[in-house]
Parts: sequence; structure tokens; C-alpha cells
Amino acid sequence: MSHSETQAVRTEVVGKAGLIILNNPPVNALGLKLREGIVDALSELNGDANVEAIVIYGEGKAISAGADITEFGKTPKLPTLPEVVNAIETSEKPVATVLHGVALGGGLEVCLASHARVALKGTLLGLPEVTLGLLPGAGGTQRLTRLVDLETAIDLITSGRKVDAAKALEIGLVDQIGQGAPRDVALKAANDIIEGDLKTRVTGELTAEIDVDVLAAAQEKYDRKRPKLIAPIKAVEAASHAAKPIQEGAKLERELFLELMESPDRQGLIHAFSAERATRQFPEAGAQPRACDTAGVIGGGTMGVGIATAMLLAGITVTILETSTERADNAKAAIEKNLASAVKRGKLSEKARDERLASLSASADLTDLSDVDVVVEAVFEDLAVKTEIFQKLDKICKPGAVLGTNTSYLDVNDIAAATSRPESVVGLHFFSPAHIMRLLEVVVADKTTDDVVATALAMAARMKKVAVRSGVCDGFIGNRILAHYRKVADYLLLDGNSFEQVDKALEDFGFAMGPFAVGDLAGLDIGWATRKRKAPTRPAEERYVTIADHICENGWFGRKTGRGYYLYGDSKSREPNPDVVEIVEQVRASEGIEPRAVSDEEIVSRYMTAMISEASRVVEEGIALRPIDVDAVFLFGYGFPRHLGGPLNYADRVGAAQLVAQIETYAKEDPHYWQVPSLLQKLADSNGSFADLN
Ligand code: 3H9
Repeated sequence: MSHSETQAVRTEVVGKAGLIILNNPPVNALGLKLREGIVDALSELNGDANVEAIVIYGEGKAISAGADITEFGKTPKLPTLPEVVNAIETSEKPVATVLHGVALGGGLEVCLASHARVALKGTLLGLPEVTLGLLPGAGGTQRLTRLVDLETAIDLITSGRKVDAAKALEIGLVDQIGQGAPRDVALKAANDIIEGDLKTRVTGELTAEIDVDVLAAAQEKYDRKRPKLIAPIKAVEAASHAAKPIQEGAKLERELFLELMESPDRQGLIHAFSAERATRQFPEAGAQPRACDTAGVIGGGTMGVGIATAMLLAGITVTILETSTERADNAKAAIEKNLASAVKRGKLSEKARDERLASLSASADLTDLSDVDVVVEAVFEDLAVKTEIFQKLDKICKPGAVLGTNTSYLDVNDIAAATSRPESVVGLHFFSPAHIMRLLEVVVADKTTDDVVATALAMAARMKKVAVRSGVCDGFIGNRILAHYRKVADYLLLDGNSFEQVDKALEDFGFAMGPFAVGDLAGLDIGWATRKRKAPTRPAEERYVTIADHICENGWFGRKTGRGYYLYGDSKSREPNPDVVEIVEQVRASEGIEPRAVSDEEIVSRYMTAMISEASRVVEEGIALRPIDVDAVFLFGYGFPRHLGGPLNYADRVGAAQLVAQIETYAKEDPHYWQVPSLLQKLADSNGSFADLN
């Protein structure tokens, strides 16, 4: 046995097998060390007369998650990944790869260039580059199209969808399914190649069957898509070159890849990828979490049912609490329905569903929560109701239990003060439907201790939620910012734009739904209740738009009543409600407003500038830890267009100086609403960016 070592890549010769072992935790990303190491290892093993077959395998949890994302945007260092895959494909001795964990992006491209592929059961394979605003840039579009049929290849390349090993075998993406540890499978693969039991071939020498109709259909699909993203369109273009000789096609693919590398979508999408992970860095993250294996959820409404479902799916034992046995049973039935739908969508096996259901109980007796690790209260937003519940919980729950409230705007300090253990109280603000939406705002009150915050984090990780730390303020991070910028839509409507135009402009910009359509979906009565609550503290100088109140006075609350801003018939399409158009005209007339519609561009500019202003204040006040936390809140809780990276990532695209200039212009009409936040001013003055504060 001979042995040579570099930091990230080792070679080993076992009999006639030459092994290339990747060891770059946590996911064998193909950074410089790995790329250099693979090229050196190939050269070494090709030069070793004892070696007859070479096999690459990975240590740790995956063969490779692809190119090292952290190197993007920096000066590329040689060898590039295309050079690495080229070295694999042109190796004199046959090269096989063993796939385990995940084989994604450049990681899969390494496998595609190998002469044979053996995947361990359960491995996930995919080319997710489009989800980062890129396309496979190391021959992926050229080689995948040579191994699998064009339609399947285009689907995988443009969707970023992953397939498991069994499916990969079925479509021809891998040659064998292996069993055992990657190293053992690698040794067997080498032996099989030598014995002729595992066939090898050079992928680049195969012919890709290019059907122009399939390409045209894919091109059209992504041309029509809104928001129109450039990466899948370019990925189809790259695949269209697969009938050319591999070197030529790969060169054209590389040019398209480098073009995308410069696109703002790429920057936004990679920021979104990082945001999901950056939020885990809480100051309290190092504390030892308390137990969170059993939970009580108080309140069987949509929110409580969603939270209970999310917890059950994460393997937590749940008791759902309601005010009567009948209501508790109804809540339990609603949870069962959610689990049934997860089974239907293929997210849960029937066996797992039955196991989960065995850990669910319903009760109308609060004392049944005496032994749970965590309580999440999700009852009506009323401080008196909530404090009464927390007073009772204080007496009932075991010492050390974490007491969470799902309030969306009440002061968590007030709720904590109702107990003799405020250190155990934390805000756990889920977003509806709580078993689907990824965001969880963890609201840290004055006395919440680190271990309680760490428990919330651990629970979020179990539920696969994106937990964002928030300080206490009205609405926390998300709803506070929303309450501010949402007013702009009403001002635009009052001043002359139609609600359809406002919605459409923002939908064309990238939001799945405009603010008026969202209001109809959420229920207009919710905003109405909030406005009534805030009426006593509304400053006299604030412009107040009464249109929504008039709509609600008619009992029109949006979709649930069949009409709001829009009319909702049987079809999913929305028609503007003519009665609302009339209300708008009446309100304008009564206030003596001469309607003046602004352009779509200005609609977007006002809306986004307002959002960024309040987001800037939230960062400045320390409610959000960093700008990237605000981005995560909007990406994972408010449907913010992912390719724009979040409000404060988008702010950097516009530039602080430009934003300040916009606010100053709008302030001429309404100096109370449009005020330059001091942090934004500081960034404008210093030519700085929000990214500098992450
Ligand atoms: C590409 O390959 C381009 C090529 O076609 C062409 C080039 C020329 N690089 O998500 P996790 C980190 S584009 C660097 O928490 P999980 C991640 O940030 C790439 N780092 O774990 C995190 O770090 P930290 C195409 C990476 O088990 C840690 O690993 N590939 C990379 O939930 C653990 O990750 C992709 O798009 C990377 N490529 O999920 C795959 N990947 O601990 C992107 C991960 O400091 N990755 N990290 O926060 C994923 O989808 C998931 O991370 C994965 C693991 C499924 C692998």
C-alpha cells in the first residue's frame, strides 16, 4: 500500500486499485485545494504502474456539494473545475466515482466526467446551479445530455431538482447502486472494472440526441415565467450545444456560465442561500439548550394547528390544548388532515404518519401540560387573555419548561412579567401556515436567558425552520416593516393609481402577489383590527387612508367573503371589484384629491424605498442583529423575490445615496412619512453598504 497526503485530497493504492479520497468538510466543496489535489492525484496514480483502475470517493457526509460558493466573485485560481473534469475524462486509466450523501452541481459534474458511477442507496443527485442564478459550468449541460434523454436532462438542469440514486439508475445517470461504506464500494468498483464487471465509457464521446422541439418548449416556458430569471434560459441555451464535440460545447457552456456569474440575480440568489445559514449565528447559540422533546400548543386555530403539525413532523410529542373537549378534538382532526395531506404530497410515509399521530393528544385541561418541555401559546391576540394563560402556566408547568408565545406584536416582556419565571419566556412567532412557512422569529425579551434562546434555535433546527433572532418592538422585524411600507400602497391608491396597477407593477417586479391581492387573501379584517388598535397612538400628522375601512364596513373581507378589492368567483382569476373602484373615487373626491397616477417604476421605487427605510431603522435599533437577518425574514416569511436577495441586499443594488435622494424627493409631499433613517444617511455619506454590516 502506498500513501501520499495533501490536506484535502489523499491517494492510496490498494492492490491494483488507486483511490482518490476527498476530505474537505463539511460537504467536500470543490475549492482550490480539492481541485489541485484531484489533478495531482490523477497524475500520480496514472504514473503508478501497479494501478489499473482509479476510484474517487469522499469522506464525511457527501461526495461533494459542488463548487465552493465562497470562492464566487473572487479571482478564479487554477486549475478551474472544467480543467479538473477534463483531467478526469482524459485520464489514461479508467476512473470511477462513488457517490454518497449528495452529488450536487460541480460535485455531480466530477461524477459525470468519470468513466463509471456507483451511487450508494439514498444519495441525492442534482444540478442546482440555477437556484443560485448559475448554470452547470463544468460540462454538466454537455455530459448530462449525453447520458440521459434530453427532456429529463433539461428538466434537471433548469429546475435544479434532485433525484435519488434509484431514480438516477433508472434514467441512466449512474451505472450501479452500491452497498456499504464509500471506501468499500470504491475498492469493489475498482475490482469490478479490472474484472470487466463494471463497464467504463467516456461520457464526452457519447452522442447527445438534441430535439429542437424540446429545447424550444423549455425556452418558451422560462421566457414566459414571471419573474423571468435568466439562468434557466441560458442553461437551455448551453444544453443546445451538446451535439457539438465536447470541448467545443463545454467552451460555449463556460462562456454562458461566466456571463451569469456577473448577473445581479446570481448575487441575490447566493445571498439568499447564505441568509438561510447566517441567521443561525445567534449570540446565544453556544448555550446548552434545554430539552424540547415534548410540547403543548395552546389554541386550536389555524396557527396552533400549524405549529402542532410542524412539531409533530419534527418528531416532537404534542398535546394540543383548547377550551373544550369538542374544540380540542376538532383541532386534533385538523392536524390529522394536515398530516394526511403531507402523505398525499409524498412528504411523509403512511407509517411515519401513524407514528406521528401516536404522539399527538388533545386536551381541554391546562394541567395536562404539567410535564411538557415547551409550551407555545397561540391564542387570540389580546394581552389580558395571554397574561392570564401565562399566570396559569407559571403554576402548572414543570421547572425549566420553556414558555413560548406566538404573539405577532404584543410586548413579550409584558407577557413574561405575568410569570415568576420571565427568564423562561420567549417569543416564538411562526408564520401561517406554520407547518409550511420556513420562518420563525425568535423574540428575545429582556430577561430571556441564553439557554432558552438556544432551545428555540434547537427546536427550529429540528423543524427545519429558518430562525431569526428579533428584539422586542411592535410587530418585531417582519410585521413592523410591513406595517410601514404597506401604507405606501394605500397612498398610491388614494393619489391616483388603481389597485390593479399597483399589484401588477409589484408582481412584475417579482412579488408573487401585490399588496391588495395579499390583503384579500389574508383577510382584510385583520388589517382593520390592527388599524383600530393603533388608532389611539396614531400621530396627528400621519396621512390616513380610509378606503380599506370602508371596504370592511361592507363586510367585504377578501377571498373568504368572495369579495374585497377583487371579486372571487369559482375560477382562481381575480376581477376588480367595481364597488371598490367607486369607494376609491368617493374617498378621493371627498378629500379633494386630483388623481395622479405614477409609473410602474415609481410604484416599485416608492414601495421598496419605504420597506428599506423601516428595515434600516430595525437594524439601527438592534431589533435585527444584522441586515442579512432582515433579508431572511422577508425571504422566508413574506415571499420576497429570492433573486433580489431580500430588502437590504436589494438596497445595496440601488445604493444608499440614491435611496436617500428618493426619500428626500418624496418627503416634499409627505415629510412625516418620508424621513431619512440615520443609518441609511450614514451609509450614503460613507459610500458604505448594508453588506458591510453583515
Ligand atoms: C457549482 O457547483 C457550479 C459548477 O457547476 C461550476 C463551477 C465552474 N460551497 O446547508 P448546510 C456549506 S455551484 C461552499 O447547512 P445541509 C454551508 O454554507 C454549487 N459551502 O447543510 C454550510 O456552512 P456553515 C452547486 C457550502 O446538510 C455547510 O456547508 N451546489 C456549499 O442542510 C453545511 O451546509 C449547490 O448549490 C458549497 N457548494 O445541506 C449545493 N454547500 O456550516 C448547495 C454547502 O458555515 N448546498 N456549504 O453554515 C446545499 O444545497 C446544502 O448545503 C447541502 C447540505 C444539501 C449540500
